[in-house]
Amino acid sequence: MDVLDAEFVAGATVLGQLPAPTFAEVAFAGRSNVGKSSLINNLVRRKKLVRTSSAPGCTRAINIFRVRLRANDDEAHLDLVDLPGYGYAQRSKAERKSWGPLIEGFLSERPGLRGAVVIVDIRRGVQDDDRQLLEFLESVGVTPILVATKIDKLPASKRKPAVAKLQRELSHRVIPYSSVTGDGRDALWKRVLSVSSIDRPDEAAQP
Ligand SMILES: Nc1nc2c(ncn2[C@@H]2O[C@H](COP(=O)(O)OP(=O)(O)OP(=O)(O)O)[C@@H](O)[C@H]2O)c(=O)[nH]1
Ligand SMILES: [Mg+2]
Repeated sequence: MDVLDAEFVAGATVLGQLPAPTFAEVAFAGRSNVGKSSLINNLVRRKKLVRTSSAPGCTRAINIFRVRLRANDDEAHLDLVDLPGYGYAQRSKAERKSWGPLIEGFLSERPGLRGAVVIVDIRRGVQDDDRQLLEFLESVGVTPILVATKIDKLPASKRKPAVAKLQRELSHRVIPYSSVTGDGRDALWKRVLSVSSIDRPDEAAQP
């Protein structure tokens, strides 16, 4: 699987401002500062496609990035959607109030949406608002893909037990990831392409 191109398509703080979906879309959601934007950059191997920051509350809009890729000798397009982070207390009240509806509105109403990558920090695990998001995704029938990021921040000996603990808590498969080293990239692409129905090597191989 190769990423041939990646470009910014559109950003909006109101759902109605977003362009209609063109290709399959996969959203990236998680607490503020967990590393959503960094993960998209790492996934597409572009350092600066998406703006990141050590200060929480960096992404304030819904931003769509279009990826052109080659998988199984076929070219395909996929839109990756960076969502604003939740759980960030420092935002203004008005901003916080508009956040939930914006994120939930996108996740429940976007016709092209195939799945949502839910990102948690391996050191913090699943927090209440992550659970709420997972319940919400289930209620609207969007497939979650769970990622535990920043694994480079844990000593190697503690990674496996931390991932196993998360997996037990969640009853979902968890993909360990590091946007610094690229660990987990192949596993995450596989899941992303699979929920997007782009990667079907078994079917493609059949006569
Ligand atoms: N060590 C390490 N740092 C990371 C990783 N991913 C993100 N970071 C750092 O975490 C901080 C936040 O990253 P962002 O990608 O901006 O996080 P975000 O979730 O998009 O944040 P908001 O847009 O504010 O919701 C930055 O300082 C990143 O460099 C990772 O896998 N490993
Ligand atoms: Mg961000």
